[in-house]
Amino acid sequence: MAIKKNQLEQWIGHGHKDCVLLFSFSIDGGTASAFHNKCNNQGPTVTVIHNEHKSVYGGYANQSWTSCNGDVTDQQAFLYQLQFSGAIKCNKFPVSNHSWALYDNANCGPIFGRSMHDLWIFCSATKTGGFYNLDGHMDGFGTNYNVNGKKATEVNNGTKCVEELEIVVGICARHAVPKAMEEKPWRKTSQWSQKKMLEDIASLKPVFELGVTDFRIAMFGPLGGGKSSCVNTLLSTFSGRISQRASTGCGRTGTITSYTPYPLKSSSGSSSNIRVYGTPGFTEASGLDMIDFYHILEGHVCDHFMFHPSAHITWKSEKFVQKPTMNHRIHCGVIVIDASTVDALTDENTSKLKALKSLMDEKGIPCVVLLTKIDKVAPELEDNWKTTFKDPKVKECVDKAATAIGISRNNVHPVKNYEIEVEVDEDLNVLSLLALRQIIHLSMDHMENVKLREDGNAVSESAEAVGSDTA
Ligand SMILES: Nc1nc2c(ncn2[C@@H]2O[C@H](COP(=O)(O)OP(=O)(O)OP(=O)(O)O)[C@@H](O)[C@H]2O)c(=O)[nH]1
Ligand SMILES: [Mg+2]
Repeated sequence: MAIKKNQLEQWIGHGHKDCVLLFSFSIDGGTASAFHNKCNNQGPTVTVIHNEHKSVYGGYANQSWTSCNGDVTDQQAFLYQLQFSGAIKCNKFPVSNHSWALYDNANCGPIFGRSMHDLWIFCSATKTGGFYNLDGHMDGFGTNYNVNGKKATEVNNGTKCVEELEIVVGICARHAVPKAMEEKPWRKTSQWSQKKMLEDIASLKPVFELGVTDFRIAMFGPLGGGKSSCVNTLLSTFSGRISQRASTGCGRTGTITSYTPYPLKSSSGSSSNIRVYGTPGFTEASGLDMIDFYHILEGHVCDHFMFHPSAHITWKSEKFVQKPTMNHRIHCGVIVIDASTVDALTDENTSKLKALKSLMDEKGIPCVVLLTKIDKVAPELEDNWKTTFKDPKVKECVDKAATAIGISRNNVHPVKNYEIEVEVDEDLNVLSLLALRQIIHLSMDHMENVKLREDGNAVSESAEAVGSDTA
């Protein structure tokens, strides 16, 4: 069925798109399961409803449907009408409450807007006499979308009887970056779901036998690389709102900073067993040195320790932890680098980073690189962060950072921190969560290795003890 494609293309932006029909009542039937089977994980979609009074209306979702059973943030979603009672009537109703833009429920078709629902179309549409009866409603029309005072009845004629419903893909923003989308990803990601990744991470626990209560992750890196912003992005991802607990934007030496533990907690306050620490930025010639790195990694530096720019950490420092346990130690060191500066990572100015990486290798502590500010390297990604792993410019940065620091490429993670945004974005969260999940996996590997070593020591000590008893 023809839809007013040009008008929709103009509202979505980014030029011409090719349409692919994913789902329709007439071909697939009116069940929620058929809708999710056909439309899940397909990227942006347009839902088009044709009712019995020759009105055409619907909604655009820039985020995929996934059956995640929750709210989906979407800054580009909109509702629209193209025709009313047979007459052309083109109105776009942009989303006003981004975090409640979509409600994705496995038992229902597309739902736009939470609470009363601006447009809840159907859970099950039954066919009678050539028409489909919708069981949804538009009672909350204008709650989460800006409808300019228009009433739902001026869009849907107050009827739930529709001739057809179509869901189209390809008429979408993903064509805004066709090159990136058409290319094969240089890194495969099996799932792109914030909910699933948060669940995965919540299921990971420190090795109990070592008496470790929390994963301790420390961020190191050059001045202004984005360490504090990475901490804030993770805090925001977990809490579901922009958090700015770690102070950012300093980018200079000479300030006293605190070694603050930031536990990652969900919005309900439940803790994740993960504590993230930022450390003061350094240059090749100033700031933290190898002894400082050693003391931090080994757990000699207690929570809320004050880093003084002109003083290094020694065993005489205030609150120096003399005998750190596995619970004080850092379980994964994260080097944070600004992606837009990777070209400057030449041999002369990476010696400290390489030495830090070697120190971690020596101690058996895993190392991960977070490559921040990818928006500066590949601004086109702003339209669709899901294509990050298809972007050749980002890949080039990953390759360069890996070579400069001497780390394998799968331990280099591109991320974009919250910087201009005032609301969280699920795709940005997923980028950070992909990195965090790997950080936690590597921390667990590290703990398993320590445990194996301790078990081995215990076995050889008891063998020695038996040997000396019997001697
Ligand atoms: N565009 C953009 N800016 C970012 C990103 N991450 C951080 N920034 C900005 O970069 C600047 C430095 O970020 P910080 O997080 O303070 O960096 P830092 O490594 O903690 O800095 P120091 O602690 O001073 O070494 C801030 O102005 C941030 O807003 C990003 O992903 N994209
Ligand atoms: Mg900082």
